[in-house]
Amino acid sequence: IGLGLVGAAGMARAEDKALVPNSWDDITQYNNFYEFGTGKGDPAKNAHMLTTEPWTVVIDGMVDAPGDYSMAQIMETMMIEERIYRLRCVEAWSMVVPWNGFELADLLNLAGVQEGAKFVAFETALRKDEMPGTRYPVIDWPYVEGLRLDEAMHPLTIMATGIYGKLIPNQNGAPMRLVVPWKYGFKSIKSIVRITLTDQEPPTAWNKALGHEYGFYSNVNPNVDHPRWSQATERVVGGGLFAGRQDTLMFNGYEDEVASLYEGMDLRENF
Ligand SMILES: Nc1nc2c(c(=O)[nH]1)N[C@H]1C(S)=C(S)[C@@H](COP(=O)(O)O)O[C@H]1N2
Ligand SMILES: [Mo]
Repeated sequence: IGLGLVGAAGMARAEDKALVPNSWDDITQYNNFYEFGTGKGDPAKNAHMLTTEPWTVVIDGMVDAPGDYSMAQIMETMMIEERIYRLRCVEAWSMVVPWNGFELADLLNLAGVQEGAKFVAFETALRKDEMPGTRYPVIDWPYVEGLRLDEAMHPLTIMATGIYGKLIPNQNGAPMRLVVPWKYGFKSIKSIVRITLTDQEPPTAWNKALGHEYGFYSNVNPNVDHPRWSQATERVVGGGLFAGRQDTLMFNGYEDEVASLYEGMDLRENF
């Protein structure tokens, strides 16, 4: 745990000392990954069907070196470190996950972000034969997400390739998923096959499905409620000492690090 805190971009705060990671079982048995079903236990049950090797990520759009990047090549090139982050789902539950991964900025810099790029678009694999949930029109598949370029380049934004020092399980988004700890969990898109640099705000899966409920930014904000429930508190997943509800923190507790990204923005309008 100590190493992870130091590893968190040197940005550990006093209150981070209270960050106790959830168990391996909590993290890998209670999931949202609708490509494998909408039940919390469905991903753990079904995600073994996903072939993650070999895996290729297309990086294209406004980059100097567009093309196919093999996962093997990415793993060889990137410096893997541990980051212990809060994960706050928009459904008002939370856990703490000890991720292993690398800064997204390092991967984007490898591809060479061109001048004029303003956003990054992400896309999840879509394989009807390996992802039983995608046979139903729950959302407009494939799952897509996006970040503003400065959010994507922020040192807290990582690509996770592991949990607890092991390769990331399929149900958590193998072989590589985004983690943006100050945003609601659905921004942290799993099993990524395409990353596109663009000058246009990209469409995002939940915004397309329910635009009045899920905005592009989706920063964790206890003062802006979901139309159907309060976001002021959250249920802590897992038993033990810290079980129960706790107050939700502005930007999920990463306010010191990220508030400057949104200076002058109305966070109620830009939800
Ligand atoms: N492709 C894809 N990515 C996804 C999802 C999904 O259904 N499909 N669910 C999101 C939601 S709502 C959350 S809360 C997190 C959950 O991550 P975890 O299962 O690793 O805790 O993944 C996000 N990424
Ligand atoms: Mo979520």
